[in-house]
Amino acid sequence: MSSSLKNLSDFSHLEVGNAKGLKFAIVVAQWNATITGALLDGAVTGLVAHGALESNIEVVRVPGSYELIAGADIVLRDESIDAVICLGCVIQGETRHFDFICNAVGNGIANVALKYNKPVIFGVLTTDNQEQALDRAGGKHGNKGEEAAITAIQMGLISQKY
Ligand code: RBF
Repeated sequence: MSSSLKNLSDFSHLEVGNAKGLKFAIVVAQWNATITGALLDGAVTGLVAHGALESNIEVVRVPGSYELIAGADIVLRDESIDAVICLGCVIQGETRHFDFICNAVGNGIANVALKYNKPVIFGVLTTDNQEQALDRAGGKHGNKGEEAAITAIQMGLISQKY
């Protein structure tokens, strides 16, 4: 698997841009809170490292990943927000909930982005187990929250320009 070969959060090849003039909302699910808390830390660190002001980062906690859709929709009522980062962690269980939640969140977030014409970033881990999630929440494969922050900055700057 390609992800076993690299740290997924190596952004050295990307032009990120400065986030100082952008306002962000981070919507974070409380299911698998240890993981999503680490994703949140990574996202805030990533935004601030690229110039975002902490006062321009709003954090909204929702119950589970399924609620990220409504959470993103609600925060975008605030027209001053330039980009939304959705953070969650869905871990495969014994039933088919995993598939339903992952599909709904992926499609739902895309729909919200198109509804408001604003970037809504998919920072949801969808893993077979807790270990894979930890590896991507500050472990050996980096921090997917930080990666989502970089994407939010890039897309926020594009959105601001056009
Ligand atoms: N939410 C997550 O963010 N991650 C999960 O792994 C997760 N697993 C769930 C498994 C089951 C069987 C159920 C019923 C819910 C799960 N949820 C999970 C919560 C879901 O995102 C949502 O909060 C609830 O279904 C209420 O709408």
